[in-house]
Amino acid sequence: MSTLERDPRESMVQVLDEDGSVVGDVPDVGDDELVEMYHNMKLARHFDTRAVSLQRQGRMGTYPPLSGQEGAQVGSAMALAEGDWTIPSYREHAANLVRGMGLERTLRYWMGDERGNSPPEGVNVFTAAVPIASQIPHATGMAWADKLKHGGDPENAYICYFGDGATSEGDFHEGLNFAGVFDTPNVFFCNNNQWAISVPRERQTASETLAQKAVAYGFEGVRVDGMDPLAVYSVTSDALEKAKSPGEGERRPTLVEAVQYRYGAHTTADDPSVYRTDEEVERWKAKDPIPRLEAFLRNQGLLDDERVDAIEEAVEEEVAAAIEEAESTARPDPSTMFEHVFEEAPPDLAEQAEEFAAIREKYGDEAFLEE
Ligand SMILES: Cc1ncc(C[n+]2csc(CCOP(=O)(O)OP(=O)(O)O)c2C)c(N)n1
Ligand SMILES: [Mg+2]
Repeated sequence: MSTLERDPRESMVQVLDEDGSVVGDVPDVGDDELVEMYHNMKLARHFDTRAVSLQRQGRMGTYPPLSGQEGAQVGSAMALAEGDWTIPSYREHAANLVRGMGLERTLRYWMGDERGNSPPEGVNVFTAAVPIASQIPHATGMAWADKLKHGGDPENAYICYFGDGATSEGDFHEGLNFAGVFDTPNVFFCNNNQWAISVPRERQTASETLAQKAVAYGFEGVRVDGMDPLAVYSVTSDALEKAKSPGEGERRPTLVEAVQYRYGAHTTADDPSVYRTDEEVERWKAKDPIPRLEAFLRNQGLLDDERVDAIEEAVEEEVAAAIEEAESTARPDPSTMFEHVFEEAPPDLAEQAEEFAAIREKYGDEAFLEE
């Protein structure tokens, strides 16, 4: 049975329980790929810790942490085929990393260098969207274009990530409604991390689950344990396959609700202690995706202390190298803040750019730097 054929109001797909014991169907993933999955999650966790620390030291402007969400991001991204596209929100550093977006680019973006938001040639990752849910209609449009260009038989699938809060936006409704009507090759991947900054999931919608919203758009919705990377891999694989080659009478799109938790603050500008309790955080930390996969891999004989140590060492080196590269890249010229949105600047923006240039000329750049 496909993982998608479940009641989106009730069941939740799980492969590993909280101790890493197998409770569902283990997906067909090779041994090396399983270890790579673990490596990617460890890399994401370490990167996250270092990024928060860089921000605290004044070496980065702001940063949205992802700890707790590695299973959903890595598990889903590893299910994609090379030509598939990722359309991320602002928190998808681990999913983007898996797809070939170097960590140094992510660092540069959050350090204020817009060039960090530009993927390397051949990497199918769309730019990060900060306006909530705005990426959803973009993802539908990209998928629809692929279908139109290829005579109704799209070549690739388009996975779009967004949060629980995004499901309250008009863009969510419009994007999913169009996807259902035009039967586009999309996977709508909702990272339900229980909070939209300080708004809890219960205040977001009266729906029992987020996955059930798919029913209204005429396609499948499925809940998955988002802190179980193997379950996420299975569900995403099934959804991608259906997006590209649906069975008789099946609609291509799927809404995945990955149930999980963000351990840290919404961004480094937020203080979660004012709206949630430590007990709640601890309850979710018991479901941590990393020890879960580690326990499974140790049971399979794919990991032991020595191999875990080697991965930890490699991960530290990879993050240190990314930080070194990001910090040694020359900062962009301040005038570039007016670029990248319009091919040709509209008159009011051109005027602001000119005014800014004149002020720089008159007072010098030092006048703009923080003490
Ligand atoms: C259109 C829009 N409205 C409001 C905001 C401010 N804002 C930034 S993040 C956020 C909460 C988003 O929560 P959710 O969709 O659950 O994603 P999460 O941050 O939890 O990953 C809000 C309201 C925004 N960025 N864009
Ligand atoms: Mg959220």
